[in-house]
Amino acid sequence: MASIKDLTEFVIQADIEKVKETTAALLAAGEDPLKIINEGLIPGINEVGERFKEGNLFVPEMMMSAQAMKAGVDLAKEKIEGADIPNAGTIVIGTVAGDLHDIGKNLVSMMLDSSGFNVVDLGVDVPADKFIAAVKEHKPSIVGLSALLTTTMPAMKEVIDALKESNLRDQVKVVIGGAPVSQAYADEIGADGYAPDAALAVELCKKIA
Ligand code: B1M
Repeated sequence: MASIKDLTEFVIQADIEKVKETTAALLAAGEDPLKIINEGLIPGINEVGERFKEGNLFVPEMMMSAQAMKAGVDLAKEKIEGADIPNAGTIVIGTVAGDLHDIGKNLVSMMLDSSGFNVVDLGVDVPADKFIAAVKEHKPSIVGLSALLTTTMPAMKEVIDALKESNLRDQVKVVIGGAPVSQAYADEIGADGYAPDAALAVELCKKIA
């Protein structure tokens, strides 16, 4: 049977069928779905990012690898969900304006959901006014912002500014994350917290909700 390490290679090769087949086989053999994601699928997409940066791979290949990764995550997700967990509060989450990356944000959403949060996921390329409308409608305790591009990080501050302008800032905590984001950036823009990965995002949200 193919291993977790093989999954990494199948994501790099953008082989959706092999990713699905291997993920399903590993899950059927009782492998931990989070281990499959963290040690099999994520290293694959990270390697793809490295090759893209070096100019050895291009956007269409990166897109196909992302689809392969998503196919694996979707299967693993089915095993993580479904537990009967008490409600931990509502969180509105989205990838900020101009940014189409959603694999990491979806992982964070999924982990929050399976930890008992009511997650309102606004998707990608979400402008500040859409976050404001969602805060008014759903009254969350937390707004989660994801950004993967250095060029879209300022859109996180725009959401915080819009919350202030709408007199909503003191009603919600703002948590940010994404590969280029840091605790220093969270401090700089006045966010309430930063998490480097999905598991720590859950820990942080539980602490501040
Ligand atoms: Co994009 N891309 N991409 N891309 N892409 C990066 C981000 C890049 C670093 C690649 C590189 O150069 N090495 C680079 C950004 C450079 C920069 O700004 N510094 C880049 C670029 C340049 C681009 C384009 C501009 C390329 C182009 O068109 N010329 C373009 C931009 C499109 C746009 O958004 N407007 C683009 C497009 C794409 C695809 C569409 C092909 C695809 C995205 C598909 C999708 O998401 N549906 C894609 C991909 C796949 C990547 C890489 C390879 C992988 C991203 C990913 O999914 N990682 C990426 C390189 C890399 O990061 N290694 C890259 C796996 C994921 C699990 O990790 O998203 O970091 P991550 O999420 C983590 C944590 O960050 C954290 O938890 C998650 C789970 O542990 N986290 C949070 C995330 N959000 C959080 C929120 C929280 C808390 C924690 O609280 C709310």
